[in-house]
Formats: sequence, structure tokens, C-alpha cells
Amino acid sequence: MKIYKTICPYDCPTSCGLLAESDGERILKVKGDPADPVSRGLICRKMQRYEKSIHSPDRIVTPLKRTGDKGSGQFSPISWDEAISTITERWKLALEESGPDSILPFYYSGVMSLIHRNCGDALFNKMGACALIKTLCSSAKSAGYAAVAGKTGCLDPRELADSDYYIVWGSNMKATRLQSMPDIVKARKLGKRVVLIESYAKEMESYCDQVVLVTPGTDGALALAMIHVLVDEGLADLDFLQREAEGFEEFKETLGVYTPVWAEDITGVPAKVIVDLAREYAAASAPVIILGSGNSRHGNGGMTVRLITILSFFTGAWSRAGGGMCGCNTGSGPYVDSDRIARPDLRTNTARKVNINMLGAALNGEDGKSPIRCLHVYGSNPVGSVADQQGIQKGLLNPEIFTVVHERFMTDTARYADIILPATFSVEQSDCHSAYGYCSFGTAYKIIPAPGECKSNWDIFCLLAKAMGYNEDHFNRTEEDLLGELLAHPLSGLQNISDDEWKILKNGGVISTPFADHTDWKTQSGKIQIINNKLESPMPEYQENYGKSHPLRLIAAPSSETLNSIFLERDELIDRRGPMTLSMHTDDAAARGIVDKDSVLAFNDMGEVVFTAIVTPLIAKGTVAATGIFKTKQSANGNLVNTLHHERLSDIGEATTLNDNTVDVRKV
Ligand SMILES: Nc1nc2c(c(=O)[nH]1)N[C@H]1C(S)=C(S)[C@@H](COP(=O)(O)OP(=O)(O)OC[C@H]3O[C@@H](n4cnc5c(=O)[nH]c(N)nc54)[C@H](O)[C@@H]3O)O[C@H]1N2
Ligand SMILES: Nc1nc2c(c(=O)[nH]1)N[C@H]1C(S)=C(S)[C@@H](COP(=O)(O)OP(=O)(O)OC[C@H]3O[C@@H](n4cnc5c(=O)[nH]c(N)nc54)[C@H](O)[C@@H]3O)O[C@H]1N2
Ligand code: SF4
Ligand SMILES: [Mo]
Repeated sequence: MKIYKTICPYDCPTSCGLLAESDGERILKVKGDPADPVSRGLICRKMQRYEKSIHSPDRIVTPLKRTGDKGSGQFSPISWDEAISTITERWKLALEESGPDSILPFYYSGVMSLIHRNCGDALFNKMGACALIKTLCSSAKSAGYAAVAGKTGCLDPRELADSDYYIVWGSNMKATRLQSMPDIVKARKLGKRVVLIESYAKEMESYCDQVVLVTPGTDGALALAMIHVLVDEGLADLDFLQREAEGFEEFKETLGVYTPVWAEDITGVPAKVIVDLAREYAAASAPVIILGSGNSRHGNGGMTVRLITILSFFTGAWSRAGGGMCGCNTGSGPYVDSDRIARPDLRTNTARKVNINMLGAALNGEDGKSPIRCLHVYGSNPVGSVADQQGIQKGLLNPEIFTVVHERFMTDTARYADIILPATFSVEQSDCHSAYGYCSFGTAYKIIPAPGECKSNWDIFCLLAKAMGYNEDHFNRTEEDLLGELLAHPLSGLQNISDDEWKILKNGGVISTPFADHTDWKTQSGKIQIINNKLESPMPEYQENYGKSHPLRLIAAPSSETLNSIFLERDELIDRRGPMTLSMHTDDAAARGIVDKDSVLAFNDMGEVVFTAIVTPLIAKGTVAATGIFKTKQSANGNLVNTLHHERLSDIGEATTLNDNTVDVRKV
């Protein structure tokens, strides 16, 4: 029996270091690694029983080919040779008859370690296939933040201990930023205030001193009204703004109309609450805004984040320890050269670009481009996680489209595959991990052999490349070779680390690198960009989001028990999570004769979904929230919440607008 260091590979800001006990064949136990500089041993419930996922009896362990109708879920095992030759023959035919634009690789965040997430790019670049625009998560937030602050590092969450006032702005931290929860709890014990600005506050309410319920998609109006109060009452740090920001004077001229009374109408937040909030925020010395991604997933999401980021600069808090923003861009790294994985140099054509949020349109030829003939899905479950579920399923049923899914479990997407390839877990492969929420980086090496005939993303892409006749050396290496090459050519984030830290990376483990200098504005002009002339709307202003057709605004919130489609194989977590629920405000429920636990139908122009109602005052009026991603078999009519979501994109960042849809709801 031995204890091995490894790292959580999932899409979560921490990338926690783990200790896995193993006999070399199986993982027996998993716990948080106290030596991890970020999580310090605190990990979520999901990963405390990681071995249950790894050794789940539901794993797919051989390649499979479809034997029934598409979507019927009937498959029989085949050999790797047959799988690889079937796939590459279809690819070669499609390339010959329709060109590389007819081949669509599709991946997102199933595995976040750098090699296994990105390694397919090398093969598809060589092939000249479509390039996926990967904006399914928080690209509007990144774009909005960068529009103001460029590449300036915001707070690493470990700096939250120094803050003296906390605004948790649209984040269910209990689910998605577990390692920062102790900071919030401790801060309150020390008498510091924690305010939650949310559209759905059920999980976070008890951890905060005050809850401000805001109508989804209107946070920009709230930020503007707070700025209005700061300027109006002489609470803004004018010296700081005049010295450090571009466009402050012009922006100030526009603020007159954005009064708290104006914002009350839009946001549903009483004007007095806005005034008090602005005053408290200004009175703090080092206030921090911990920003989630929820309010960026709207048609106005980039502008909303711009406005919140601008607000964060109005008190000059950034120049004090613990003051500023957290959750945007820690400014860490880059640690390794991802081009060595993705190999953009292998591409000789200009790629056809397909936005990940518009998979249905691409598969159904609604984007006006030539037909997609081959789809290759890995590390993603688009039937569960992408907008327009019906459109995606329709595309997957098209007999002209040949679909390969590389998966660990029979997901709702895998059921539609022509060929399924069995995938590995993180402990069955080697890789490096760069946490996206912290200044940290780590390596984790293979601990146990993969069960049955499972293969890692890297191994499969190498097999496919060779069968395609691509004889670059790149495809002849092992993942350990590639990891060695990455570490041998470190980028700036690893250039000043100590010998001991190199030893950690050579043996497997996590290291932490210095926090950013929060006053080193990494923008083109070296100033904070209140006005950004590169954008279609240079002047920050209030813009409305999309959805208005139906009376209730629908948002999708993450679940504590699962992580997108990950962990759906774990009965104990699925039982805790319960049925597909839709939370709605007490008044909206009463107006529709709905009580708690009623079966309700949410509907709009896209379709209908059946949920179990949760009636609560802890949600903004006129809002409904669907938590978590489910399996279609848990749904009464096979439809999941993304049936109700349009493919529309955000204003900047080409991102998902998952929280910007409207529905009506009635009792079933
Ligand atoms: N347990 C668990 N952990 C996870 C995940 C998970 O599914 N489960 N997902 C992982 C992933 S992929 C990501 S991107 C992150 C999730 O990170 P984020 O998406 O940033 O999620 P949160 O910030 O926790 O939650 C978003 C919050 O925004 C709120 N919201 C939605 N629209 C609005 C709005 O217009 N205004 C305001 N003020 N609030 C709004 C929702 O109610 C929700 O509480 O977490 C990661 N970690
Ligand atoms: N309704 C709703 N929709 C959402 C969200 C939501 O909260 N609610 N969240 C949104 C967000 S923030 C995100 S980031 C996206 C995530 O969307 P996706 O990236 O599609 O993530 P998942 O749905 O978790 O599916 C990931 C799949 O990858 C597989 N996988 C894991 N590791 C590996 C591996 O090493 N190799 C291979 N080949 N496969 C692997 C898992 O088994 C899983 O089925 O979903 C978005 N969609
Ligand atoms: S899911 Fe998040 S909190 Fe849980 S172990 Fe992984 S990185 Fe840590
Ligand atoms: Mo995400």
C-alpha cells in the first residue's frame, strides 16, 4: 500500500492536490493533500470518494460500435483496430469528398489538465478540421474584465484574509469556491461584513450578513447606480481615478441619469439599499468583490462585468492589500507552453470556426455553411451542457453525420455515437495542471493501470494520427515524454521557482507562485480603461440583455453535489441532489397556484421541461433557477433545462447566454 500525490482534474478554480492510497492496481482512498499550498487539504465531498467514480461498475471499458438506431443506446464491443480504422476511413472519405471543414472536433471541460484537455488540437490542426470557439463558460466575464483591466492580476483568493468588506457578487461559493468559504466565515467572526448580490440566494444566504436580490441580467444597472452614489456623495477616490484611469472625466459626465431610483426600477433592488450599499462599500478600506460568472452569461454579460470592474476601481481599494476584485484573472503563469501540446504550427489552412454554443446550428446546417459530416466529442457532454438540447439531438440523429464520443460513461451524448471510445480517469494518466482561480501549478503522474481497454485522450489521438498517415514525431511520444518537454521549456510562471519546487514538480505535486502586483496595470496604455475605444461600445453604459418574451427569467445554477455532467455515476451524490428542481419566488408561485414540491412545466418558444418546484423567498421576483445538469432519464419528458436555452451569444467574448432566457411556468 502506498500513498501517491495526484491532482483533481475537474473544472473548478482550485485544482486541489490529493493524496490517493493505492495498491498499484486500485485506488482505495482519496483525501485532500495538506501540503497543497491552495486547498491545504480541504476538498469537496465529490472528490472525497473519488475511488467510487474511478472503479464504478458503469464505466465503459472497451470500444463500442452502434448496433441499434442512433440514440437507442444499443452498442456492441469492438477491437481498437476496428474502431480506429472505422473512424479514420470515415474521416478520409469526408476529407476527400467534402474537405476538412466537414470535420468538427468538440471538447470542453471534462478534463482540465493541460495535455489531455488540449492534445486533440494537434491532430485536428494537422487535418485542417474546424476550430471550435470554446466559450461555453465564462468568456464574457474574461472579456469584460480584460476590457477594463487588461491582463492585470486580480486577487488570488488567499489574499481575501486581508479584505475588510466582502461583496459576493453572483457566486454560489459554497458549491464552486469551497476553499474560500473559511475566509468568509472567519471574516464575519472578526466583525467584517459579507454582502451577497444574487439572483438566487438559497445556498449562500446563511453565510452572509445581507442578501441583495437582483433581477438577472441587470447587475450593470446596480453597479452604475453605486458609482453614481460614490461620485454624487464625494466618496469616490478622484485622485486615484484621475491619475490611473482613462476616460474618467467623460464617464463621470454620463453618470447623472443612473440614479438609485432609476436602478430600482430595473434591478428590483430598493433605492435605499443601493445607497447604503455604496456608502458601506466606500467606507471600507480594502473592500473586495468576489465575482462569479453567472451575471456574465447574458446578452449584456461583457458590459455587466465591465461595469462591476469599473466600480471596483472607484474607491482606490486596489492599492490596499485585500482590496479589489477576486475571481477574474489571477495573473498567474503562463507556466508551460501550450502550443507544444496544441501545435498550431501543424495547420496549413484557415480553419472554419464553429462556436461551441451553436453546435445545434452547425449540425443542422443552420449556420449557412457546408454540412458537418464527422463529429468527434471528448471531455464534453453537449446534450446535457450546451444550449438548444433539441437542436443538438436532432443533429446527432442525422444519419449523414458520423459521431465518435470518447467517454468514461454512457452519457446522453454518448448514446448518439456511432463509435464510443473508452476513456481514462486522471489517476490512470500523467499530466500537469494550472489552477484557473489561484496562482498555482502542479504535476500528477499515472498511479494505476487503466481498466479494460480504456485509453487516455493523448493515446487515442496518437493512434488516430498514425492511422491517418501523419508521421510527425509529435504523435510518436508518450504523454510522459510530452510532459517532460513542457517542464524542460518553462515559461515565465516557472522561471523563478526554487530547486525544491522543481523537485515537487518532477515527483508530482502542487507549487504556488507569487501573487500579482495589483497596481501594475497590464493594459496597453498602462492605465485602467474606463473607456475602451477598441470596443463597439467604448463608453460603459447600461445595456439590456436579451430575453423578454415570457414573464419569468430563467437562470441555471451549479449544484453542490455534482460538477456539470461529472459525478452523475455516483448514486449517493445524485440521491442527495434529488430531482430536477426549479426554484421560484413565493409570490410568483402563489400567482400560479404552485406550492413547494409541485410538478411544474417550464416552457418557452424552445420547448418544455418538467421540474419539481421549490418555492422560496430567496430568489429575485420574476426569476426561476434550475440547479445542476441531469441525465435525460431523470427527466419526465427527456428534456433537460438547456432545452429552454437559446444559442444566442454575449455582447463580447462570444460566450454562452445560459442565464438569459425567459419562460412561463404552470402546474402540471
Ligand atoms: N460543486 C460544483 N462546483 C463547480 C461547478 C459545479 O457545477 N458544481 N462548476 C464548475 C464550473 S464549470 C464553473 S464555471 C464554476 C462555476 O462558477 P460560476 O458559474 O461562477 O458559478 P457560481 O459563481 O457559483 O454561480 C453562479 C451564480 O450566479 C447566479 N446568477 C445567475 N445569473 C445572475 C445574474 O444575472 N446576476 C447575479 N447577481 N447572479 C446571477 C446564480 O444564481 C449562481 O448562484 O464552478 C465550478 N465548480
Ligand atoms: N444547464 C446547465 N448547463 C451548463 C452549466 C450549468 O450549470 N447548467 N454549466 C456550464 C459550464 S460553466 C460549463 S464549463 C459547461 C461544461 O460542459 P462540458 O464541458 O460538456 O462538461 P460536462 O457536462 O461535465 O461533460 C464532461 C464530460 O467529460 C467526460 N470526461 C472527463 N474526463 C475525461 C477525460 O479525461 N477524457 C475524456 N474523453 N472524457 C472525459 C466526463 O465523463 C463528462 O461526461 O457546461 C455549461 N452548461
Ligand atoms: S472539484 Fe473542486 S473543490 Fe472538489 S477536489 Fe476538485 S478542485 Fe477541489
Ligand atoms: Mo464552467
